Amino acid sequence: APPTRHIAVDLGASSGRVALGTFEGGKLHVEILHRFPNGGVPVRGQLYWNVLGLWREVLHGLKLAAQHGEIQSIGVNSWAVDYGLLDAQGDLLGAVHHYRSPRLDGVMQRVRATLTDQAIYNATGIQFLPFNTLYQLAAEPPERLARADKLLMIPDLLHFWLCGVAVTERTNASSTQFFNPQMGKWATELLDALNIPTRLLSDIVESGTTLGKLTPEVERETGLRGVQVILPATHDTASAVAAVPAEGQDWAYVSSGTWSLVGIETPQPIITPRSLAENLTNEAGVGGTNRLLKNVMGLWIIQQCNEVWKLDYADLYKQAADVASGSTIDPDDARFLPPGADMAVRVQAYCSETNQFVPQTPAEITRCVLDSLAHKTAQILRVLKDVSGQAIRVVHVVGGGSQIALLNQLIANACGKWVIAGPVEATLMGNLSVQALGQTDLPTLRQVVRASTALKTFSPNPQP
Ligand code: LFR
Repeated sequence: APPTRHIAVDLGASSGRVALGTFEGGKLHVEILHRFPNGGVPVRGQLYWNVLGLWREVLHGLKLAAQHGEIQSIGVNSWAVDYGLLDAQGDLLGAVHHYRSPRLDGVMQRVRATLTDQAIYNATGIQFLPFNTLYQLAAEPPERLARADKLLMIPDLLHFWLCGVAVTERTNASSTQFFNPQMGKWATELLDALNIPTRLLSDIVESGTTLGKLTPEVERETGLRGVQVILPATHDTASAVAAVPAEGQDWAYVSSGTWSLVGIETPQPIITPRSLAENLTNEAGVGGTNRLLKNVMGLWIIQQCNEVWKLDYADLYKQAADVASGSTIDPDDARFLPPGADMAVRVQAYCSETNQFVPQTPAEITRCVLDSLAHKTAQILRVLKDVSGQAIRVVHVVGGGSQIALLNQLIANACGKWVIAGPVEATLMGNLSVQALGQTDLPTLRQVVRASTALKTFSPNPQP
């Protein structure tokens, strides 16, 4: 088959990328054309995303892509749960809220008290996290919802701007906590009970679907011609897991970045009293798979510390490898969720409250966080094995965090399992592969990723 070429846009909480993927001879070559920073914008006590700025960066990336010859398709993925509201004219209605915004303080507790955990979990199978779209909508002033005509998740919003078609792709729909994975449709009864208008919702569509051509305006702006928008798995974690270079069944993944998503793939959602008690999530994956996983706070804590330290990450991780393990925190303690220049102080306070050694230097604090992430990973793998009955032999670490050799080794040690690290650009590779191959055949897709990536292996060292 002749080579095909596709554009993937991957928007992460701390950075975005526009990449060109070329498929040829069963291999995928990824070239990153444009990288740009992303992050929350604080305004009057709340936190927002600068989606218009992101859109401008995307257009810039597309202009660069247009210089690379004929391109078949484009698809966008991003972090989950956040959305834009549109009015009846299709105009963006106000700013886009950030999932770490203080507007959500106390909202989940209120909704859980009203609806009950059983009702929410049995309908959705989603982990209770204070920023799920369900709670974000419950935090919206009713007047704003009344003025809104449509809710679009971030990647769906960008697809709408690219080609004028407004739909909701399934993997990201599942992150809202008002999608029923067993019925394959919106859990509208949850929204009804909270007086949230369900007319805001649009049709749920599978990844791999062709939405339509770029609008004439986008073609003019970018110089691209004849490019189709094809839905990838728009939830970044779903794209990353699609690109886990695994074979067989007995593996777990860690999608390692701002968040650390620790999970396994199961054929069906697992929604039981035990999975509720363990607060496990069941998110939709590519090809009708289920991702049984848990959110772990991830590198976010170190990223926030380093906003103050401003150290080179490679140096920081090298130094962290040279200090001894000391204390561990629970990275998922609620105090670590909001941004803040005092993140290092929060880590120290946790250690001191739990009568542990209080890390002082950036290297010590970083080591404490990495040790804690590794321990949490091991703990979650034990739960996943128990709940699913699936054996776990190897752990695949993918995403930006898979470059941190120290973290990979700590995970191998804590889990007592082999770690296979890479690809770093799993999300882009998953996005591009679904555009090129469709989503039906995950083993083939993973074969392409394996053929296209150099992987590193870490063997577990006995704990001292
Ligand atoms: C990772 C991720 C997680 C989601 C979190 C918030 O980038 O998409 O899967 O829980 O961001 O949206």
